[in-house]
Amino acid sequence: MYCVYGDIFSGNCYKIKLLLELLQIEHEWKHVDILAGETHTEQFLAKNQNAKIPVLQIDDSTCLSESNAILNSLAEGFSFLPDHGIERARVLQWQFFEQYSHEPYIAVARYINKYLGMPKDREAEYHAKQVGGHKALQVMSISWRKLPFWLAHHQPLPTSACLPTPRWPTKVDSIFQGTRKSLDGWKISNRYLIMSA
Ligand SMILES: N[C@@H](CCC(=O)N[C@@H](CS)C(=O)NCC(=O)O)C(=O)O
Repeated sequence: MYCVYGDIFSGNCYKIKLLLELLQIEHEWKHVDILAGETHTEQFLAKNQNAKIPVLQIDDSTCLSESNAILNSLAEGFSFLPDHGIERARVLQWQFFEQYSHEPYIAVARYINKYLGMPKDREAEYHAKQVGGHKALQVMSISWRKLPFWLAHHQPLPTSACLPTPRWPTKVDSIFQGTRKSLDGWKISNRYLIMSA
């Protein structure tokens, strides 16, 4: 059985949980306390030398890190991850966007605020993240106006890649809710779709 090392309040980990639940894949979830330095123990470093969660343990000797690599590995063979062409490339497009233009601003600002409680020595860094964060939200908000059509035909791995969002733009939130109602077989509860700021 898969084992995930993570923290459900981290967007990078939450999206793995979301996909596992959507695919109804049995798994064990082991909480890792990043503030207590649990990603820096010898035991954890043997799983991911980069000292970060999430980590998917596949078997005794195989671990996979990097959230989007984990998503793609779990989604292989399911409609969440189209198997070729522009549709697969589109998933990768949003995953790379998430890692380069979204996560370093939005997720890091959220970490400073929510996890660390906005310590004085990181206030300037927090404020410096705002421009990039708002730019990412704007890109998502404008690009995803076309999403209802797209989601009706394919399922939303690219959007789940962008989950570490402090506040969903209303439009994106309502698209998600509407789409979820319109897709058969979505037995997911609201708690998996909503992340707190
Ligand atoms: N690019 C990585 C980023 C992972 C990451 O930044 N994880 C954070 C939690 S969200 C972490 O483990 N931080 C602990 C640390 O840096 O010590 C991914 O997408 O998985």
